[in-house]
Amino acid sequence: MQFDRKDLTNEQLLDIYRNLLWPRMIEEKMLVLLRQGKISKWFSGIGQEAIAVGATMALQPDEWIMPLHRNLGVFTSRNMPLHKLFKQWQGSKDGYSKGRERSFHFGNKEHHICGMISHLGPQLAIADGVALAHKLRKEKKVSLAFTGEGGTSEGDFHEALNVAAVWDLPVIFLIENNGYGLSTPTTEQYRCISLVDKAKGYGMGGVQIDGNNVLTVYDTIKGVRDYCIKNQKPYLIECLTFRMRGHEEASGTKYVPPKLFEIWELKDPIKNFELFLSVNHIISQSGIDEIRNEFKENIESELAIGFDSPGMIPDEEEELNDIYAGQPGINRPQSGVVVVDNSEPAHYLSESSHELRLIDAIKEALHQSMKQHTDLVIMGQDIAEYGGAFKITDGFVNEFGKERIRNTPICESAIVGAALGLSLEGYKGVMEMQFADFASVGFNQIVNNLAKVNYRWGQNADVVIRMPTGGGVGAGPFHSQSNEAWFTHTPGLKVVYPSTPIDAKGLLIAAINDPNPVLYFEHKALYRSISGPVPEKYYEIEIGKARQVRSGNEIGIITYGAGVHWAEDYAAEHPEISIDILDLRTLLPLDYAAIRATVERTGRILILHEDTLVGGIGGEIAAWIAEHCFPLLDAPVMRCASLDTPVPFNIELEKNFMAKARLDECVQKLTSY
Ligand SMILES: Cc1ncc(C[n+]2csc(CCOP(=O)(O)OP(=O)(O)O)c2C)c(N)n1
Repeated sequence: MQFDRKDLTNEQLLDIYRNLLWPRMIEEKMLVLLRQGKISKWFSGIGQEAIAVGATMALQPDEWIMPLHRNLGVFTSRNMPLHKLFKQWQGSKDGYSKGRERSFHFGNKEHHICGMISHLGPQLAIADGVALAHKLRKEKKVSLAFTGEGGTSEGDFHEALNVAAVWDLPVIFLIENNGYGLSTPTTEQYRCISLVDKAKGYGMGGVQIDGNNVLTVYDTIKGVRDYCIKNQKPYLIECLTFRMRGHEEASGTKYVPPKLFEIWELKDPIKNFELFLSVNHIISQSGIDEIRNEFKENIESELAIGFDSPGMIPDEEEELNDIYAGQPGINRPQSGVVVVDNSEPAHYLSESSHELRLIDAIKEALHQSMKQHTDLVIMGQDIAEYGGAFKITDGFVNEFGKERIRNTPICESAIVGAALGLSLEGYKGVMEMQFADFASVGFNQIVNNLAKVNYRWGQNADVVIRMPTGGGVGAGPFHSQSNEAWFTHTPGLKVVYPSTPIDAKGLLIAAINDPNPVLYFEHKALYRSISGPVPEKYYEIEIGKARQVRSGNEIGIITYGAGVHWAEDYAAEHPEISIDILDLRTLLPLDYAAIRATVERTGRILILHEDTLVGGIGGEIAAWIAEHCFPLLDAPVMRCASLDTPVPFNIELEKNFMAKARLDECVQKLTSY
């Protein structure tokens, strides 16, 4: 193997050697411990260390890296103490994730390492968001994301590279092509000759290098880093290497022709570099022995600390509190406590208010938030010059500029990921999902990255996703869905769903101020059909607080969104029934105290939602009431929901589909029970 030291001093070369050897020796020790049954399996990087180590050393310590499961060298080169890493791998409370995450699936802000989720590809778009933050602040920094050659087959790879190219982001995308994705060889993974050829398709530069030569990796990435910063462009690097062990320790390598191991053994990154240093008299054999002995001793002493963790004593309170950032836990049901907070910002109304449609209230909230937070970025398809599919951001680009009002390519997953990346760098992101239905193509990033990141490694996701939702507009199965229940089942998200202009504004402002990921549902059919007084001021309505819309004592309708208006209309048309209406306003976390109070007032509950019946949030609420308020009930809790079919296009079919079509029947059934 040819090494070109360029202008590296002997000290620098020795520093690289130490960084390269350290993860190898750790893993060799881990192999012994695995055989002794003392540790659990992990994904070995033996044979690939030059990439992780060379890349990390080529970056500044405060530049974010998005490593994957085989990159111990990133963690060690960022000087993470081995004992703490070991506690992490053992699932100990005093590791990096309080025992919540496995092996390398964790991140750490202090070391600027972003924790991966198992799905591999989503890491890439987070690097886009971090790079966008650098670009907006005009910082001379890059972000660097790893992917295996297997991961390049994921849509996330395409989306992340495309966004980085279109937005001219200083991101280094680094492919570790190690020959196999689990058991799948490259011939069954892709058809291009080299993966780096894909760079051209995205309009970015790319280079393929020997990933086993640490100086090549280090030097290339240093140069690419300069290029990305200077030209404000992304770059793709394909590092050729080989996985010398099984996919994970304990899974075997039967599917790999033995000859390949022989060939790649000769290209071992450490042996070759060691030889280069020896031949050039940069290190002697005794110098090598000295370092190895020092490392051996270090490993033993670090392991002793690493093994010395107290047993895990689960603390339910702490587990639940860490779901969200910046506040003590979720609004959990408290039996017996009745606190209904119906406080509306009425005092603001008396000060100065104007009549706005729901859509205008949303616009005003966004506008005021953009002024309030200079670090707020809005992203979405067609939202800049065009003003968005519903014209909510019309005019924003002229006032706030293209940097903060960002048109996006059609790549929902990458934009959610980029929003998380912005959050890593302290920005706030609002993403407009053109229609809530399209959240399905950003689903993984929402439910696995945004929702879980705070619990997993203490990084908040300061992201709001606006979700134009609902039917009644004759738009068919893919522009009409009520998909809030996809998200209410995911711990870590907040789900907000206003029904009035005053709430729409206050809740959106609260969502943007909240450091957690909030899905903000806005009903398209209410946009222009519902108006009301809205304070001109900048104000919040507290997330997690329901609103009593109407008081009554015969039946209580618990609802949200369009259901609030259906219920109000029904109550107005049926003065003979004393109907209490509760507008939930937030679906996650639910306001259990307000729900309980509604049961206390009426004893008969109908849960009404536009979403389909099976698996809807109504089932959860009904179960909770049955469990916690049984003595207060005079009838079974009933649900009125839409038909369990996709949302049909034909207007008559759609009317029939809607829960509203069955509201009278359900109310009659409940009152006559
Ligand atoms: C979306 C997704 N599909 C499948 C898997 C299971 N899986 C984990 S690692 C892996 C192979 C990845 O290959 P590659 O990207 O080349 O990285 P390598 O493991 O070789 O470093 C697979 C299939 C996964 N984690 N995520």
